[in-house]
Amino acid sequence: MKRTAGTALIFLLIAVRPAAAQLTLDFACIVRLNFAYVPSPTPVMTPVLAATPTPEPNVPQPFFLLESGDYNGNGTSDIALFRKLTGLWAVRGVTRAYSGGPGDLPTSGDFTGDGTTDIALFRPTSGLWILRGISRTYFGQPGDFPCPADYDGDSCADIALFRGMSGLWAIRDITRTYFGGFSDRPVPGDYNGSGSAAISIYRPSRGLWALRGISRFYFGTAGDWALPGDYDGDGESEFAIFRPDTGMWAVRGLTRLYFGTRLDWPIPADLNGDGTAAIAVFRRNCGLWAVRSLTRLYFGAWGDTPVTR
Ligand SMILES: [Ca+2]
Ligand SMILES: [Ca+2]
Ligand SMILES: [Ca+2]
Ligand SMILES: [Ca+2]
Repeated sequence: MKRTAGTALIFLLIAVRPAAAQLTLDFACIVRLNFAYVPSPTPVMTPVLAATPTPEPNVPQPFFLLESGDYNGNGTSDIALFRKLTGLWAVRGVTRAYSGGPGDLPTSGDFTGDGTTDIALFRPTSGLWILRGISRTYFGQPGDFPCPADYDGDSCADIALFRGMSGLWAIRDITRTYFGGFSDRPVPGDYNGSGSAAISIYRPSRGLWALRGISRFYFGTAGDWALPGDYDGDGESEFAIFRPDTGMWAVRGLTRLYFGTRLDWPIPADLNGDGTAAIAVFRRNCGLWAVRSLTRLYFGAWGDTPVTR
């Protein structure tokens, strides 16, 4: 609605002030830029004649989770990516390896408990988990959402999945339970410093966070990415969201700031080893990694999936 009204206004201005065409066009650019960032509840068809550049659509949060991202065990999360076309894993300054391919979902975590993150993948077509150099095992089926985390507090990431159709949580060798349902996203995390991950879901349509047996509340809105992490370094995870429309990061009870754009893949990861999750983004169209107050560098290219946290 607003964009249509804005376009009409622009044409009206051009009609009234033909001499000021350039100024008007400049104004039009500003207006359009602003409008591009106004969240619209219903998509509006833009007339072809208007020749408005189509804004990059918001990219929904991907359907995989990592347990950790310290591939050399030095206490610092590593800048790392997975190139699904070739199965390349590139960990900056650490290693390059090949594991998996198109269709596989990265599920890295420290499955051995030695402090080093292990390269891992889930293959949805067969339910195969590939823990590189450790094991291959079948657990799950097509449509399952792999959600590795340390659910029993033994310092080893556990193979786990969430089945949205039924709300099933299946944690290998530990438990099976039902919590949440269709369209929910698993957000397991140690939110109370217990040393183990709580079974938890985030409902993107309403911004609902629900922690099994602990609490439920609303934080976020449709389109937000759920990005829990330990943003203050006290050993407990905070509830956090990233809003692609505006680049807003909101960490519940802690901070609210702007970093990144709708082109970016937000990554809360301890990239300098100070014990807190840094605010960082991977710009998917050019391979830029921007870490707030720390660094900017290029690693990777369009189509790569960042695999750190
Ligand atoms: Ca590291
Ligand atoms: Ca390990
Ligand atoms: Ca465990
Ligand atoms: Ca914390």
